[in-house]
Amino acid sequence: MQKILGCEGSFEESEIILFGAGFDSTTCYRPGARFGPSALRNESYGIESYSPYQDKDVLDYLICDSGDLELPFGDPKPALALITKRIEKIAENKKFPFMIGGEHLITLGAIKALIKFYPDLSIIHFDAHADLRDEYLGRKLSHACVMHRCHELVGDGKIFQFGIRSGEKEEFLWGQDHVSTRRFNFHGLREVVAELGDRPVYFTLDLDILDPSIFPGTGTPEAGGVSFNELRKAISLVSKCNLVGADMNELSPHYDPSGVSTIVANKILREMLLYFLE
Ligand SMILES: [Mn+2]
Repeated sequence: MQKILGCEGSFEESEIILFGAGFDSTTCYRPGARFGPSALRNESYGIESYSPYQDKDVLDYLICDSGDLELPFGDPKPALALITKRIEKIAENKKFPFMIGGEHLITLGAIKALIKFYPDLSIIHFDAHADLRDEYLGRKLSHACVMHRCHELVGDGKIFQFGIRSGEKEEFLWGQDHVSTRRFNFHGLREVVAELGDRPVYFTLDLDILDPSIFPGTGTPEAGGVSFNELRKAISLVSKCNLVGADMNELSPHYDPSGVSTIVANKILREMLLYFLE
């Protein structure tokens, strides 16, 4: 198997353990995020391992790409159970789980695992969408509901959303009492990071926070998004937190015939890994 971004470290010797979770069965608009992990892997040879932003090189670190989970399609429950099991194994070994989606529902599997290790867990959530619906088309397990499901595990005041520019009014109203939602951009992120201090934080990045002009390869694109550099700087701020796990999701490569979305996602991944390894 080709390793993503040349991450050839073994499980034992690496601090960060990458794995793919190519699940997209609850995607409500355009499916295809199941191809995200393989596209990132296949195209990562075209990305420099050196980051001029950080003057660091991925190849100077031991990072393990442990491959993709084989997830059953159609039924989210067994898929989430397999994700939870994988994250538990990584956390038990005191390593950092980094999951690559797949659609956003996969985050629920990660939180189910990590809440056992970190009962005080907070979540920083970058996304175009609030994902706060209680149910969508009668389904509780949908990527449109993932943050509502995560809230049931972490509780009030633990989820910090940024970049949100889409959702139904009820989601925003419900959110006012339960989560912190910053619309459109990253205003207030610095204060949130300071407030979180040493507390354990999970970081979930839905790539559709980016503007579709640079990232059209996603299932539910939303105009009015952030730029690559705004996102990169925000990730650098998030990396100051006591992060205990992360994911990057919703790359759906086939919607971008130019291939640029996959390249953008790989570059974001490189920057994330290097910021986390500070
Ligand atoms: Mn989204």
